[in-house]
Amino acid sequence: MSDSPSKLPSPPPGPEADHGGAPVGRRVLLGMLGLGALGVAAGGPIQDVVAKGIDTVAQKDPTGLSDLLPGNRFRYYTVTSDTPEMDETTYRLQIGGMVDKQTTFRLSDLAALPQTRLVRDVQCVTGWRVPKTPFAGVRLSTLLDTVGVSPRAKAIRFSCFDGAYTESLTLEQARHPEVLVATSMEDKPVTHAHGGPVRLYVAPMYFYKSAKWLSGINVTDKVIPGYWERRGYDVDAWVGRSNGRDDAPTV
Ligand SMILES: Nc1nc2c(c(=O)[nH]1)N[C@H]1C(S)=C(S)[C@@H](COP(=O)(O)O)O[C@H]1N2
Ligand SMILES: [Mo]
Repeated sequence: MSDSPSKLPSPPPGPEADHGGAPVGRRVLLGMLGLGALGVAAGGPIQDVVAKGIDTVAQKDPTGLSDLLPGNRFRYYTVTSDTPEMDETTYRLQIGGMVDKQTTFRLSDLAALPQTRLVRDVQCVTGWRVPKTPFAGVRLSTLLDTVGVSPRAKAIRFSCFDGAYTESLTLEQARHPEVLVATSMEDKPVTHAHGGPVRLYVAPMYFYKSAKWLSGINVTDKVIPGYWERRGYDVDAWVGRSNGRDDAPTV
């Protein structure tokens, strides 16, 4: 399959970029200020700066404001504000529902399991994309095998310690080898802003599937649509497929 998605699922009215947590509001504002400043510095309209690609500009930008710009850079998305910070002592991941042993994992428990590192392109449904981004952590399938999944189970419900965001995958999607419970992003521990210390990373799907601040993995008998899915996004979010299916070719 091609790396570049041919068709983006159309976002619902009031796309994610417009939603209103306080940090997002501030960042969008800062991003606009930075964009304006760079537009002036480059002596061209804002669109030119974006079209040329922010990468080059970003490397030279001493203000750091270009971290907030669209282009081949990350943007921070959150539907909440004031998400608590968790660390080695406070972080817990609970896996429960239709499992043999409900289990709580600390960061050290996750670190003790086999680690997988992937370098793939990140693609947000609103259009921005970050090529070749390393993520590492434990395969979700490994965790599911560790706790033992009921033969009647069909899906996974993910919850987050921001208290608001949720996500879902079918069990078959969840067992895809490129679905990680990630503790590392860009070869560093996942930062708080990016959903650390632990976020989900669903490499073959749009980035909204990659729940930040992951706190719960609940095995269920049916798909329960997640936060953006209740607002119109597809549950099947394979990048590059107009209607993803579980039997879609992988990677
Ligand atoms: N808990 C939580 N996870 C989330 C989101 C969110 O708002 N809250 N946004 C999703 C969306 S739409 C995207 S594009 C990515 C953004 O990840 P980033 O902030 O690390 O760039 O996180 C996804 N996971
Ligand atoms: Mo997104």
